[in-house]
Order: sequence, then C-alpha cells, then structure tokens
Amino acid sequence: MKSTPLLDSLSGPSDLKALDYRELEILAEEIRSVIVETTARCGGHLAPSLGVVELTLALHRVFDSPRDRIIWDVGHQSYAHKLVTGRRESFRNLRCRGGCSGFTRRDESPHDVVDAGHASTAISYALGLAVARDLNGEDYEVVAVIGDGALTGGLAYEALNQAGALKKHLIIVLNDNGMSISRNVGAMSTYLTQLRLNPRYVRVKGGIKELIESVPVVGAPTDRLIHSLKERVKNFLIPEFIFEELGIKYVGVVDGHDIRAMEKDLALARGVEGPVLIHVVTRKGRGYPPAEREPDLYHGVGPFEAETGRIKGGGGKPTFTEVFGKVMCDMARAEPRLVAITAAMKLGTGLDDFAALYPSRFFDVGIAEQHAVTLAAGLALGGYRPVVSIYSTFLQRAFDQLVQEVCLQNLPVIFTLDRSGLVGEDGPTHHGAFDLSYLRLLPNMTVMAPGDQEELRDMMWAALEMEGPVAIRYPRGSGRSERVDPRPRPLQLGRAQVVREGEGEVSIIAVGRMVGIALEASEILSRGGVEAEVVNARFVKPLDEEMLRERARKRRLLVTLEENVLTGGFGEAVAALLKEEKTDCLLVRLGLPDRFVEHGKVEELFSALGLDATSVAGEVMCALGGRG
Ligand SMILES: Cc1ncc(C[n+]2csc(CCOP(=O)(O)OP(=O)(O)O)c2C)c(N)n1
Repeated sequence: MKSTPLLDSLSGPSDLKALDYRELEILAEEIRSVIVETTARCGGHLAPSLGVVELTLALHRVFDSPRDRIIWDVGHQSYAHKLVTGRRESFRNLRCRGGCSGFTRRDESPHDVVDAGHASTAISYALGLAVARDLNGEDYEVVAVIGDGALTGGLAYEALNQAGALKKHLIIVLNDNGMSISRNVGAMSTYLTQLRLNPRYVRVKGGIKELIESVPVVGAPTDRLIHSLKERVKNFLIPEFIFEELGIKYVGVVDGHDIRAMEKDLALARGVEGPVLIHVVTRKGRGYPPAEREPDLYHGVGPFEAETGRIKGGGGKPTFTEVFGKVMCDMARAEPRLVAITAAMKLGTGLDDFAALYPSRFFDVGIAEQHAVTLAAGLALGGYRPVVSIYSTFLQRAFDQLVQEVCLQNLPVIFTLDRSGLVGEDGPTHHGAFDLSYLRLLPNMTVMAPGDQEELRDMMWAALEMEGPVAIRYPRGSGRSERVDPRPRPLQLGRAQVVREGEGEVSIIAVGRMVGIALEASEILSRGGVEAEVVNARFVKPLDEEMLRERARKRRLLVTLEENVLTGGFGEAVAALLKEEKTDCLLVRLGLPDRFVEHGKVEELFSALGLDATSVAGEVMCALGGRG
C-alpha cells in the first residue's frame, strides 16, 4: 500500500483550495492508488471513478460543498468525491457491510446530495433544487455531473427540456468518455463524438456576445476570460448546438484531466445566467492501464490483483447470466424471429456472444428501459419474438410500459430479469427486491423463477412457446447446477416440482435461489427429526393451485420462501389462495422485509434477514411449537 500523505492531511474539501497545481497532481495520484487498492480488495466501480479524479478536485475547488450541491449521476464515479469529503477511513471497507457505500448516500455525508444508483436522474434533481433555491431566495450553486452514457436516458432529456424553458441557473457537467458500460450508443453519442473529435468544432457557440456580457467578475479577471473566449471563437464552425437550441449555454470541449482548464470553465459557468452545460472529456480508467485498455471489463469489477489487473474468481459453476447468454444463441439458431434487447447492459446480461453472432438481431438502446420495453412491443407487433433482458431493479423504470404496451395487448415479449433478489455489495439501489410484486399483479403476465441454472434454460425454451408476455427472474451469480447441457427438458405451465419428499407435517415452498436454501434447511430439520417436503414453486403466476390446495389440506405447516419483499410477493399470493380453502394449515411467509436492505455480501445479508438455512429451519421449528 502506497503512502498517501497529502490525502491523509485533508480534513475536508475546503483544504483543496490551498493546494498548488503540482500538489494537486500528487494528490490525484494518491487518490488513484487508493481507488485501485481498495477496489482490488472489495470490488467496485473502478474505471468510472478513475476517470473523474481531476474533475472531482476541480469541482471541489471551485464550489463550496456542501453549501453548493454537487450531484453525481448514478453515483458510481464518486470514489474521489468520497475520499476528499472525509471518508478516507470508511472507504477502506468500500461496499462491505457497515462500510462505505459504492454510491452517494445522504446518510453517509452531507456532501452526498442524493441516494444515487439509477442513471439519468441528476439533471432533474438539480433543476428541482435550483427551483427550490430560487423560491427560497437562496444563492447556492447546483451542479449536476452526468455521463454521456446516462445522457442516453429519457429522463435526462425531460429535464433538459424543462431546464431550457425555465431558465433557472444551474450547471450541468457532461462527463464524456465515449463509454456507457460498453461503448456508448445512439445518435446523441455520435453527435458528442463529433464535438469531441473534430478540431474545427468550437468551445462556445453563437450566443457568445450574450454569454460574455453575462459574465461577472469571478475567479480570473473578466477581460482575460473574454480574450480566451474570443480566441476560441476563431475556431467557431458548427452552426447550431443542440444544447444552445434548447436554451442551455454550451461550453466545451474541456480536457477533463486538466484541473486548471476545468476550473476556468467552471468559474465561467458560475457567472452565466440560466442553465449551462460544460462538456468535459475524460478517459475512463485513467491512470490504471488494465482499466484504460478495457474500460468495460473494469467498469464494475469484482476483486482483482492490483499489480496485474487479473480478475479473481470465475471458472466455477456457470452463472445464470452465462447460461442465459448461451441459451439465447441456441434459441436464435432455432428461431429466426428471435431478437434481443438490452438497455446498456450487453456484458452484464450476458448478451455479448449473441450480439457478435447476430448483430442485426441485437439492439442496445442505451440506458433507456422504457424505450426498450416499447420497442419490444413494436417488434412483437411486427411478428418478432423479442427477449428484453434488463436487471430486475432497472426494469422498475418501465412499469407503465409493461402494463400498457405489453400486457394490455398480450404481446409475446419475453422479459429476463437478471440480478433479481439481493445483489450484495451494490446495495439498496440495485437489489432486485420488488419484481415478483410488480410483475405478479399484471394481467396476462406469466412469472417464472428457476430453481437452478438448468431450469433457466428450460424456462427460456418454454417461454418461446408461450403466447403472451413472460418474465423469468433469476439471481446474480451461479446456482446449484454444476454444468448445463444445451438440451432443454419440457416444462409444464403452472406446475411446481417437489424436490424433496417429506413425511407429512411441513412443506417449504421456495422460489428461485431460495430452493437451495430450503433444501439446506430441510437437512438441518432432518437432523432434528422433522422431514420437511421441499417444493420448487417455479411459477409465481400462474400459481400451482392444485398443489397448494392439496398441501393445505394435508399439512400442518406451509412455509413460503422467496427473495422478494413480502408485500405483494409469492407468499401473499399463496395466502390469498389459502384464504379460500377451509384449512387449519398454518402459513409462514419468509422473504425480504418492508424496508430497503443495505449493502454487503449476500450470505451476510441473508443471515441478518433470517433467510439463511439455519434461520429458516429455526422458523419451521418455532412454528411447529418449538419441537426438536
Ligand atoms: C436506470 C439504470 N440503468 C442501468 C444502469 C447501469 N449502469 C450503471 S453505470 C452505467 C453506464 C453509465 O455511463 P456514463 O453515464 O457515461 O458513466 P461512466 O461510467 O462512463 O462514467 C450503466 C448502464 C443504471 N445505473 N441505471
């Protein structure tokens, strides 16, 4: 571990203002070494955070946080911000239970303006704060830092649309590195690349006169600023800037690794009336060669060897994501109408092979989950069989599209929800805690959860045969299957599967990954003399009513076990069904609580929430009257 004397000497961001540029360079190096060392141990968003070290220092020197509000979109790039805002100690346990969050969190520091995690929100938040500030007659600055990837999200455009019209003073820093997680996509990205790469393009557009006139004396003397602006104007060529046309002043392009240059433009932006956007160009992964070479691989990364960049782990059982990716390729060979849609998560969802093999049938829509779902509906109307693969937490964005555009019209769209249930270190913004609830309530929707990776394969092939919308939800990582043969087994619609025979009193009916936990719990119970039956529910909608009714008649205790909030989940569906039955059978529902679950290792979280095998066995014994 390298020593970091300058970083250690900081008591807060205001100390940065006393440093000279040479010291800032050294500090940037120290920050990078801490980020690399910590993410190598704990995993995390390495490449995004390395890219904005100088930008972070410039922002904290020009602005006065927490009085001025700096809002980091997604918040995954906020590691340097955390380090200079008093979190040097808790950063050592980044993303560990009880340690620093991997995103900005209001309860962590007054310098964190929002609880971030989902993309494209910063400009809306900033505009809201700017409006509130003006209504209150206050005078702090509001700065939204948003990546070019996050700028593919519709919410960002909704905010720009209103910002340009309201004319509230607000600063948008566009952190453009050409990358979302993978290479950025879309027409806006192409436009930004033109601005970035073509030297004939400008720094400040047409309304230069008004801009100069609106600049009061801030930072450097105004005449020097005007001079430099005029110099830059010589390069003026582009007749129209999209942002200017929307009523948002555009300043750019500025080198995001040149603190001095950024400070000038940020100071300039402070004095501009109305909204202003500064186009900052950064290099993702800057300063760590493996991350510079493969910024997508090191975007969010598990533990790795700091010296070489070698990523640890892997090579064990196939992950659900890998199985999904392979089965998609198999299904594409068999079904020419199959198309795949991702919302900026090609690698994360396992669609990279599919994209390479079937480029014309693969669509990365950017961080645009709503559009992804409606695009799929359109493709389905046009006779195609779209598979929309979106993490459980991000599909929340597209709830209305699920309702109106897909379910209402009963269109055959397959949704695959990766990262369902607890995801671990990314914490509450990323846990897939709600999907069973928000999917189950939709008419026409079939909802499945595989008990292992082989069953994911079976469910995918079965979904292809179904007529209406289907959702398959599965967790991060691998499951019980050691390997997965490509040939699917038949799957009967709406039928659960007994995975362990019992002897009479208890059935544990588990959903998805919880089947494994239920089996472990049954072993513990067996040692205590209770032979519980374990059932893999497979379907959350439609329920296997026949099986449930029969169990309710035969058993003393039914336990439902799911990795979803209890509210609106599988257990509630079972409870509603059993209400209709005349039965004395006791129902115990186990699942995620009615609160946001913190970050930490999944196993630790399961134990803390009473969802590990020992706790489940304990619940069963307790419900049976404390036997054993
Ligand atoms: C709604 C939503 N969808 C997907 C993601 C996953 N995600 C996290 S960061 C990211 C890419 C962001 O790219 P950009 O804004 O350019 O930031 P960079 O990482 O390049 O600095 C994506 C797709 C997310 N956080 N939120």
